[in-house]
Amino acid sequence: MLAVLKAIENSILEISKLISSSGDFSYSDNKNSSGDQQLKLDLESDKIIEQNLRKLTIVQGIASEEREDIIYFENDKAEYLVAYDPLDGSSLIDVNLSVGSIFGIYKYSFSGRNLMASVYAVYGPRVEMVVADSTARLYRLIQGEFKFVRELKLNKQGKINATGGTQKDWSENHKNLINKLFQNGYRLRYSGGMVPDLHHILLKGGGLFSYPATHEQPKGKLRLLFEIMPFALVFKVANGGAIDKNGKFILDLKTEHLHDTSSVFFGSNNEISLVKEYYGIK
Ligand code: AFP
Repeated sequence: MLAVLKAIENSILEISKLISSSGDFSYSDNKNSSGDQQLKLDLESDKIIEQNLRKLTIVQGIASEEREDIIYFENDKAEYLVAYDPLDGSSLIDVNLSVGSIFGIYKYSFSGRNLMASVYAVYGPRVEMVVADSTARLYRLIQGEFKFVRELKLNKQGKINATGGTQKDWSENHKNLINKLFQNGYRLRYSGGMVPDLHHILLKGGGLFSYPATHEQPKGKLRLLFEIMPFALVFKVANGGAIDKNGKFILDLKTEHLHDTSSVFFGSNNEISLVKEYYGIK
């Protein structure tokens, strides 16, 4: 596992250099499985990660948000499978907002129950990395090296409300939930990049991030294996919660396809209880 974490750390260092040195934020001619137009940077970041993980005999294969299928390496008996989103929020890169990379390290199969560890990186004014297994640990890039900063723990309640999806398509439940949060004094913080938006809540100690199901997107937008499940582990070990619109813990959800999506709510405990109340979940 340590070797996998090291390969991920090296990939993050290379991607952060690529982002800060590249002047080319243009789109390629390709679309990914979710129908998003791919930036050249998405594809280059994807290649960096593949090259680093391919060197390891303990990795059986990889699944990238930028590719249709799992790529198996020639290590049939190897323990680990890695699912990743090489550059999440990349549509924000041309306006110089923060973007991120997300990794889930699974054992033998891509299922929430088999998620052993997750890592994410935020490329912002600074580069930060969070590694989660039985705890969630924050590292900061200082003079070319990641230095441990602190463990992440959420308070019972926070003040931030970050919600996505097209507002005109929100359900009545979701509208009422969001109104209640604002009535209770929550402040809106939403950049449109899942990684910095969740990092914000985790570092400030609480709040709610939601990407609901809507009529247009009944299964939400965010992808389970590459985006939501890795963060579900982070929120769990940081004393928070991660549920879908039926109140199911995200890591208990089954995926039928690699690119399956789900509605999702990440937050501290009081906010997760409020979601359950407003969505009528017993
Ligand atoms: P991009 O990678 O296409 O920029 O999408 C980012 C993202 O998957 C996630 O990071 C955001 O939380 C979410 O989409 C934002 O979606 P909306 O623009 O619909 O709010």
